[in-house]
Amino acid sequence: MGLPFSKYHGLGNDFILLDNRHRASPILTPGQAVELCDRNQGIGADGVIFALPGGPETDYTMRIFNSDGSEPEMCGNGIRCLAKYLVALESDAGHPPQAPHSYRIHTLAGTIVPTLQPDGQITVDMGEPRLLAGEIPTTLAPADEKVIDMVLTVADQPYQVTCVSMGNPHCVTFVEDLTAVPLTTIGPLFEAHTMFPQRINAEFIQVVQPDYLKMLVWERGAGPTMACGTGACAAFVAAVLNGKCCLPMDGSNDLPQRKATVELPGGPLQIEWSTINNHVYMTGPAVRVFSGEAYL
Ligand code: ZDP
Repeated sequence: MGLPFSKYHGLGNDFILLDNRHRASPILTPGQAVELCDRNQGIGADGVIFALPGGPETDYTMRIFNSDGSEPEMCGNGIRCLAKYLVALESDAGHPPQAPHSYRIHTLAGTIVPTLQPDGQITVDMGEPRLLAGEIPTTLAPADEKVIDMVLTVADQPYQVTCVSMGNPHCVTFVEDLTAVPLTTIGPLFEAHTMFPQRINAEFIQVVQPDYLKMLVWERGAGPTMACGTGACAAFVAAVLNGKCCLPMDGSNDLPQRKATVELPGGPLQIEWSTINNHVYMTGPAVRVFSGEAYL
């Protein structure tokens, strides 16, 4: 008997989902996760996600290993996949939840709440962005200061960067033309830059309209992925902080709602940064592709 798994993706950011509800620690080692993520000799994925038991105030716990075996605090596309996976597990057990249904998920970035929408999309309350250098973490500024539009030198080139933590660390750079970004050359240099002691996810953003951004991402521990949910949230927060999004309409002093579409290589995510509670909300799809048994 092999290891039962399901394969999901959110806009092409793909994950192996494992039923870990019977144990409080992951049923695989990081090394085994690396093997399963291998696209030639394994199942192939950007990461492995474990559905573990919850705590006193949560329904479940999510843990994730990147395809290099490192463990991030949070995963935006992954938690949408987890929500769909939990629906499937509960439905198999004869208890299908009815939309709109929310799960309270314990993560290393705190409690995150995905809600299933009647149309099949999932909206995730991602909590508040963290902006202080010490929270990212980065040494680009003193620990209690924000890093907004500061110079980061990569391969002798200056980049104007803004840093945002969505539980996991992100460095956002705005560019005129996304097609001119040498992602596979500079991505690894951002990721391993000495200014980021926990490494970094690097997003490159072209602002097409104040409510429409295009994004390329180099992910910590996974490389160039088709989408990154936490990265799309961080990019929108950075765009607002830099005055690139949600400007007053012509002739009006009213600020529009802080919402935008972030277009990733794998498709669009809807992002809102609430002016009421400071939480970031992400809406997008998650799809089961297949289930099977893995032999380790
Ligand atoms: O922070 C990290 O190490 C990321 N590689 C984690 C994965 C982020 C993800 N792509 C997302 O959608 O937020 C899953």
